[in-house]
Amino acid sequence: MFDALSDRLQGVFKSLRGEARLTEAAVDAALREIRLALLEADVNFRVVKAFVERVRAKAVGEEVLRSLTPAQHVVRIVRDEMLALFGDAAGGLRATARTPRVVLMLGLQGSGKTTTSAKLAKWLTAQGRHPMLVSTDVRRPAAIEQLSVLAGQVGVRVHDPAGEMDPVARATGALAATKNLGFDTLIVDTAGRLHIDDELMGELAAIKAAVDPTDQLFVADAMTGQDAIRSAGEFNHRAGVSGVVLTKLDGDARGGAALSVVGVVGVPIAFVGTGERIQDLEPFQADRLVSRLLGMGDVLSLIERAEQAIDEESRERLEQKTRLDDFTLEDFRDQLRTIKKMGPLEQVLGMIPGFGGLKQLKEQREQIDDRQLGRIEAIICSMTAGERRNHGLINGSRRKRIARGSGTSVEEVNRLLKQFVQMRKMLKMVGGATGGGRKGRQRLMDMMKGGRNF
Ligand SMILES: Nc1nc2c(ncn2[C@@H]2O[C@H](COP(=O)(O)OP(=O)(O)OP(=O)(O)O)[C@@H](O)[C@H]2O)c(=O)[nH]1
Ligand SMILES: [Mg+2]
Repeated sequence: MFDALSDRLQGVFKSLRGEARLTEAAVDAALREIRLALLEADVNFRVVKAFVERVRAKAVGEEVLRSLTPAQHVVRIVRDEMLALFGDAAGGLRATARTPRVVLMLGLQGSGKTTTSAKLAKWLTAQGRHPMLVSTDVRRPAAIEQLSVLAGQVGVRVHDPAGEMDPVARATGALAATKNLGFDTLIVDTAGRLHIDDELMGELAAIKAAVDPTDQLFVADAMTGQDAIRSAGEFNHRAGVSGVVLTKLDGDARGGAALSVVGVVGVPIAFVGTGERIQDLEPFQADRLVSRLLGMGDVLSLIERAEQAIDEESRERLEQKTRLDDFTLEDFRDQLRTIKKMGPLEQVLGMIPGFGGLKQLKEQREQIDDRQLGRIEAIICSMTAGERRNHGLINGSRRKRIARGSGTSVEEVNRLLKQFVQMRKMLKMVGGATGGGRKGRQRLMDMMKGGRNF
């Protein structure tokens, strides 16, 4: 269901990929697209507006991590802000010390309350809990029977005293049975209505007073988009809602509902329903949805690794140095170490979009494997501190010594020095006024990716 949105978002990131620097114009163009994509996906317009503003502020204000391209930088900000849209709460049910736990299911007609009640019972059973089910839907003739059938399918006990047609009495009786029989959770299914009306609210208030629920889950049909969100907000206002269950996410809803829940209703998404089968219920996981939306699971994990690997201090030091045109072999080595810390190089390269699929990949991988990085490091380590700071000192006899000390050859030492000099030149060119350390860094990555031999 999120396909259209995720296609659009991925298109935006693709268009940024060629940008060497994040200009305000590039950010503006990308944000316009993101805004449209979100509105088209039926995300609440206020949520979109606030979202876009936050991304803009960060995109132009933040320093780009050295190892990220501008496009990846924007992906990172969008990822962070999308996660923020879902709040901090983890999906599923909140921990509680209360026994039995009472879960009241709320929602409009046909939203999926009864199905979700049974799904939730199954999920709880898998968590080692012992739930009991009760229907308080005495309006629709087959409703009680429907829950019993579903309960039978999942092997969960249902409280159904024959002939009892008072919703409150059914709920009260079920709570007593739950306690007496040693069950730890009671799930109370309720009757749906076409609209929120006073009669419904009165009935819910009476049931609430009888069972004092731990959780009030509002079951919303994602296919009805913003309407579902509006009713969730109204329910929250009038009856209280502790979490939202978005059902029918497997359908062709545009998905905007999911991104609007926290912003509009003010409560987290607890579960999502992804199909008609009884096992199609999942605790909501914002990070999963976000990487699916951005369609860049790989880039996202690359970003995380880069964030972890980059040592703030050496980063700043390096930036200053490149500004001063004072990039030494030691800095060169530090950069290689950073790249190494990001994981096996092969894996890091495989994560870069468009790179993983290239035909030459195998060949390139061979040229820049970890072993080779190790040799480069060995060469630099075999130099004296003075040589590392001033490569001009490294004459023919010193080259021989370094080759011997590092177990490599003079040719390899020569190659490395040549490469280093080239990089210095490049850094000098892109450095200066723009403080282009990042760009230089990018070139380093590009050179290595290009597989030029040292
Ligand atoms: N595809 C899909 N269908 C679902 C999902 N959840 C529920 N349904 C279907 O939606 C329809 C209505 O579900 P119910 O559980 O009866 O909804 P309800 O809210 O209890 O309805 P009322 O009791 O009449 O208010 C059923 O056909 C379900 O199979 C879901 O996550 N995906
Ligand atoms: Mg029902």
